[in-house]
Amino acid sequence: MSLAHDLEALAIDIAREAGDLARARRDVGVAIAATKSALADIVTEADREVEALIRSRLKAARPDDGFLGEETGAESGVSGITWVVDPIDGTVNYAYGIPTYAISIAAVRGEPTPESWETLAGAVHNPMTGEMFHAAKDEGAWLGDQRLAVSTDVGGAGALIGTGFGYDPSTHAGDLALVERVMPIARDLRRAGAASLDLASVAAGRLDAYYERGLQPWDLAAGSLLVTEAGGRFGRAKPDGSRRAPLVVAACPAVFDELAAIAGLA
Ligand code: LIP
Repeated sequence: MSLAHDLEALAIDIAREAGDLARARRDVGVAIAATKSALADIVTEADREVEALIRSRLKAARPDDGFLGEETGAESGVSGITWVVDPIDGTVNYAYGIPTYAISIAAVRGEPTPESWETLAGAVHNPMTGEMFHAAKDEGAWLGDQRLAVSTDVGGAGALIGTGFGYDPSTHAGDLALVERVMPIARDLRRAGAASLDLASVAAGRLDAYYERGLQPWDLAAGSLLVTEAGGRFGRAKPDGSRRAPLVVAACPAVFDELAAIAGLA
């Protein structure tokens, strides 16, 4: 078996155990532990507990690897592999009891930044549906044992496009202006609230495309591999060199270029 396959299997096992913990904590009630970048950017005690579980399982299995997690930050390793983890992606959904959140675990090789890394494996697990999206580099994207493929063509009504809005209210005017520019190519928009599941939906053909500005590395590390291994395209850049956060575009080939151009990705 390839290294990527072994890393994928480990990500799946740990994501499933972490999902059981997240769901158990949700069932007994969620405590907001703090706010982070903005009032709307919350972290729950479960986020912290789930990340601690994931981190300990990874350290036990692969002690020489690095780690980059949403809640506990970065730790360098010596193996060249870094685990990029969002313990509960869709935290606001989780806090409100909306069953759309995911454990996102990815293994990357090289410098642990989206600009530099090579993603080798990833798992995105929704504990509420039981869905386990997973991929290993050059070995396809899967939902359980079902091979995934992005949508092949978009009907005359336009593309079904997912998006999201950042926690910082000062970014919303720009986001809404982009919505206005995107709508002419869209049949409709969807705003699920968990980037990793939005990316998994593109990989599964449930969305024709997804875009969002301001995602963190852990939001996109696993989902971006799902998209490319399912035949889709993934881009991340600062539109026209703007000072604002980078914008992500993920889409089936039929939509990617047009959406990327509208979004200002070079
Ligand atoms: C969330 C993303 C979502 C985005 C939110 C937030 P978190 O990640 O999954 O797509 O719109 O602003 O970034 O904070 O729940 O891990």
